[in-house]
Amino acid sequence: MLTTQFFGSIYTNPLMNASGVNCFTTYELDQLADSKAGAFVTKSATLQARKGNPKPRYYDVPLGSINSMGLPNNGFDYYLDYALNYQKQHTTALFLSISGMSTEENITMLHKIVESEFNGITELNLSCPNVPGKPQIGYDFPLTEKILQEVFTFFDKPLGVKLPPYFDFAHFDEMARILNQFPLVYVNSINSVGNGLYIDSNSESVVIKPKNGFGGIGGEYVKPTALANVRAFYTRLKPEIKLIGTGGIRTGQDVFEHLLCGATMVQIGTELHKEGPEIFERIEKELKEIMRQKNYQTIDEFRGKLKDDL
Ligand code: RRO
Repeated sequence: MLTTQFFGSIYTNPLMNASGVNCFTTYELDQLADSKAGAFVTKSATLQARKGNPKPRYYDVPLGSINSMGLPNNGFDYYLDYALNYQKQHTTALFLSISGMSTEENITMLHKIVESEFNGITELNLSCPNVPGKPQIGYDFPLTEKILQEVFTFFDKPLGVKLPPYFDFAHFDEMARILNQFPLVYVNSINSVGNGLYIDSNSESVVIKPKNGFGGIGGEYVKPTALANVRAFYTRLKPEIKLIGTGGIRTGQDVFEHLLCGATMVQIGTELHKEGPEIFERIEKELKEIMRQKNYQTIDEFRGKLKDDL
């Protein structure tokens, strides 16, 4: 009932983790492999392992989360090795996320992927909001275009991009124009809403240490922004480029809404961090129940079919 076709493969359901959550170590990745998620993705990697920003750097709040992790990860080879081992023994799809500290670093990692036996999908993260002194690439439109031009001179494996949220129609239009020039498999919207500030009235203090408390906001706060980005790109991108919807998913109903806006797959970050990998079983059940009540047999019957002309 929830089976989802994505880039020629069939997944048991459209649910994934969002990169960054529960995917740092092989232990956490194995937990996702053993969960009900239809596919999963590794923590965004840099060429060298990184410790990331000082702690506390992730904080759960009632309506979501704030983080300034600063790209801690075990290094590109760690995740590529995991993926190569994993794909020998499993069929559940594993995506490899990369987020180089420079264009050259991204190009180097993408060359390593081309030269490897990796047969899955690569996610190029253009939207890390938390490395001091490194603006989000996705907010620099000419740079985004230049990077994708360079990537597609040699990268011949399936590639998707993770984007930051946009808030203006001019930006949806311009980013869609750029993305439509390339043979991308998917666009993943959205990363966290960059540089929010959560404060605690009692202690009269910020709650995370890096960047004087500023960090990326996720969870319930960001759902309308996530749905807007999914919808805006679904209605602007060529049909070969699928949407992955990320942002504010806590329930089966939230997944239903992302699918209705046009997402093919959906990813869960903040709520996965709060509940752990058992969340996928709950959400799968809730989504099935909504479809049963609405008399939908398959997701294809309603995907993208939001009534948006009242
Ligand atoms: O590691 C992080 O601080 C981080 C990354 Br790379 C990202 O893409 N999104 C986010 O909220 N945090």
